[in-house]
Amino acid sequence: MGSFYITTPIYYVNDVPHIGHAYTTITADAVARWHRLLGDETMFLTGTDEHGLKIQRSAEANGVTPQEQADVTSQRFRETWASLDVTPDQFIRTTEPRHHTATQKLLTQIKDNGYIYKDSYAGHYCVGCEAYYNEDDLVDGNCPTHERPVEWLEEDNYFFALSKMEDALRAWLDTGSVIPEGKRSEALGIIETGLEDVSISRTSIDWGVRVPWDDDHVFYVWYDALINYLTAIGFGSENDELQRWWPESHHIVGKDILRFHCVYWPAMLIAAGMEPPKNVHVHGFLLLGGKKLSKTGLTQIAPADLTEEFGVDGLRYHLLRDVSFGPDSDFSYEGMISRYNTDLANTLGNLLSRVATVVHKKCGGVGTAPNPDSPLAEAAAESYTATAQGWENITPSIALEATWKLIRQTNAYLEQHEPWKMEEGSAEVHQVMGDALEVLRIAAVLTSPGLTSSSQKIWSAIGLDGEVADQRLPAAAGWGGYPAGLDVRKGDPLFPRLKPRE
Ligand code: ME8
Repeated sequence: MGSFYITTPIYYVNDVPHIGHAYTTITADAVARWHRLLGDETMFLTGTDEHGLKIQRSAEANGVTPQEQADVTSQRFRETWASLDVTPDQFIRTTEPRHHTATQKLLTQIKDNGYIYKDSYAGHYCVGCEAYYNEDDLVDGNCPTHERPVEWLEEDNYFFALSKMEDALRAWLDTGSVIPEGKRSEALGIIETGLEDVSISRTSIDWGVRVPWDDDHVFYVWYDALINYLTAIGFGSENDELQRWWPESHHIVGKDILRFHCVYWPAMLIAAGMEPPKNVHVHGFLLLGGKKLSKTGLTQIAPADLTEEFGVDGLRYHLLRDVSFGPDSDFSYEGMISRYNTDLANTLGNLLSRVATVVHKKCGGVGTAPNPDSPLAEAAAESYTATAQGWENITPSIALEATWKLIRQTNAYLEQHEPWKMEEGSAEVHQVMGDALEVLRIAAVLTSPGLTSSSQKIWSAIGLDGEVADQRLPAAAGWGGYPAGLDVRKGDPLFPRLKPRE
């Protein structure tokens, strides 16, 4: 038992939640649920990133104030997560006063340590983009996006001395803090090309956190956003709980924001005299027809479009099982149907319905305790070890595969012994059913981080009281926990088979 702190990126409120966001958030949710099963003190944080030009612009386009835009969209994220059984311990919004306080405190600390200075920035500026361009980016002297002439602009900016942080960052990366290895090399590669100081403030916009020592400036959105991870655990407030959570901090992020989380963020913390995060876990992108979902079908694929057909657990299982953590992964409707039918309908759902049917036909509807020497006892122990390792490493697909191996072995055990052909009430049939019921009990616990409601249905169907999520590991995975004498319920199929839609 210990502490465990897990975060998702905080999502921009210019857009509504899509399944790329759902992938990251469900992963973090399931991992947090696993740690709660272990009895760890767990803090799972998600939220919304509400400042910056992008939000200001999208509010203007919608004819609302940035605050109104943020309020409405932030709520959409909150509701979407609730509808997907995502249960964060905190939902942070960067417009909260506590976050302004934390941001100002951290950046003041960095400045006091000598890593922030003011300089004028000169460059080709496109007002349309509100961004500077290098000479090389221009097309015939024009902005590449707006195809209009750029202006030569000079602006006073505050800079963060990132160039001074190279050695410290290398040392942090050497501790294996970025996972998987390929992403760690990518972060090292960024440092090897040489780090330049970065501009962290703007005078051209005011939708942001004000620079506390200079009223004309607000911090550039990324330099407030990253600090949300500290705000949530009380940095800058009277309830500072950094000691409790920060040493066990795990950020889950997509590869698009690797540079910010694996270079800028640890550098800011080191410059402030603080510890960088323990681990940054970087995942790849869901691709649709070979293109990033968020560039193509982003708004076409809202999580609700899929839960209607697959159920919440069907979507959660698919994202956790089919998209390995790290590489990019193709997302397809056909793949979802096939994974659902194979693993959920034909394997887990089938095990439950077979067992319930035989217990009703041959054992009077009452369960038996497992045989201590069952060959499945060893399979269950192996499955637990591998499942636990998979969740510990934040590789849900590996964890789930290890759990499903046990479920498949149990189906094979039933096919081998054919309890449906055994004599009603015989010692033999009771023994086989006791073993299978015990696997269902263990499977309910092990699948509960992913299959939030189906795991509870299994738990209740085999006659157990209470909440599966209240069980504690490793004890709850030990062989022999299923008691004799419980009423086993025969219900509707847990996962009805699906036919692909036209
Ligand atoms: O970047 N596949 O917010 P954002 C998988 N506000 N994951 C995807 C995805 C895809 N196709 N598309 C998006 C921001 N994601 C900043 C973060 S953190 C201090 C600030 C997920 O709304 C993935 O986790 O653009 C990615 O990193 C995140 O959404 C970006 O969300």
